[in-house]
Amino acid sequence: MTQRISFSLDATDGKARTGVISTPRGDIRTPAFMPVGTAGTVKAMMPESVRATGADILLGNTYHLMLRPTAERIDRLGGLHKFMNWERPILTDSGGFQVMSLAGLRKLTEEGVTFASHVDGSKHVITPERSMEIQKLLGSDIVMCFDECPALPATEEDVAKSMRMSMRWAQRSRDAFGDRPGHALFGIMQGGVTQELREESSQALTDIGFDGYAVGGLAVGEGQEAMFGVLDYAPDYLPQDKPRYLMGVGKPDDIVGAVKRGIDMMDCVLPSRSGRNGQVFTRHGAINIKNARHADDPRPLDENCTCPACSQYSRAYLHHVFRSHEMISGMLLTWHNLHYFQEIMQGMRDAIAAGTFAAWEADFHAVRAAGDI
Ligand code: PRF
Ligand code: ZN
Repeated sequence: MTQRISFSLDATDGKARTGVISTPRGDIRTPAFMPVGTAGTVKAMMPESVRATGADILLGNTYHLMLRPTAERIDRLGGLHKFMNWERPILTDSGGFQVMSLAGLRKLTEEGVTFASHVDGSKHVITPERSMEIQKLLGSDIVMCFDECPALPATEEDVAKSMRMSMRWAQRSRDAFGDRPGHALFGIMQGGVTQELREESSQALTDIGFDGYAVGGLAVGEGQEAMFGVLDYAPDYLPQDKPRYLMGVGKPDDIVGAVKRGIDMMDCVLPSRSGRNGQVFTRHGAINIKNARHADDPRPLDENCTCPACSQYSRAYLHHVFRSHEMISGMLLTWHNLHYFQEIMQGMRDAIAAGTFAAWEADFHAVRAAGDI
């Protein structure tokens, strides 16, 4: 029989947790950061390079892949892992969030969402059932429920209505997913910044029963303080023994604050997208390599970083290739950023296991506050 996906919680320190999600395609060490491979590639990176940064799992997108090259074609070609040459676990987002942020004309009903493709304007429909079918065709290891993430600003009444529809969609997702040993289905909590709605949503999801639980509907413009406000209570509504995934987060300090509050998994385009835009994250803070002050600087981005960009190139070179629009610029800066994000995750995993998370966090903030970049 195929191995089932399981989660073992190995240590906790305050609310922070460390453990392992075991899958037939390999282990995912938590807290985990998932690089985003939207369209079947982590942009500017070879899969083995992504792995070299320390990633155990990638995120892929139903929305992009259903439009191009289509889920059916990927299935015919042997599934997404083979197609993109990444044999380790893949989590796929379910499509609704991307429809709302990227598609043209769209219409939302109880049945699902109808929209025009951002690629060629063609008309498509995603329902909870179709999202489950697409994620199965892709061969995703961790499948996300089809949900709606209401755009801000929204009234509490609208957020409540939307959340309740997402909970009905969660039940339909669960029914359509069925029982697939070796594959996991995660529910997605909604409810904006209202505690009662977050509690109601968590109750609805745990009543249905999922292999893991995501906190959706955050990092959509409410600000870090409001997001942390929700994370101060929301993870406590979820089962202790299942992974908790905060969707679409975040900056280094968001990630650390989320782990401190009991989050196990995160994903964000930030390290890869900002790498291509010249923004570099380091222990000392963020810098932009296009800034003229780097033009004559022989030092690496971070003297303590062991990534290829830092161990083999100067800031002056990285500045030059960025300004010259050379492809190696996006490659090196993405590599560095992903390496740094994974280093944060490893640091937190080690600190939680050692019971020294508070000291680790204090040091993380102290080094950043000192600036010196
Ligand atoms: N739902 C889904 N994907 C998401 C989100 C959500 O709420 C977010 C919110 N930050 C990012 N990605 N399905
Ligand atoms: Zn580096």
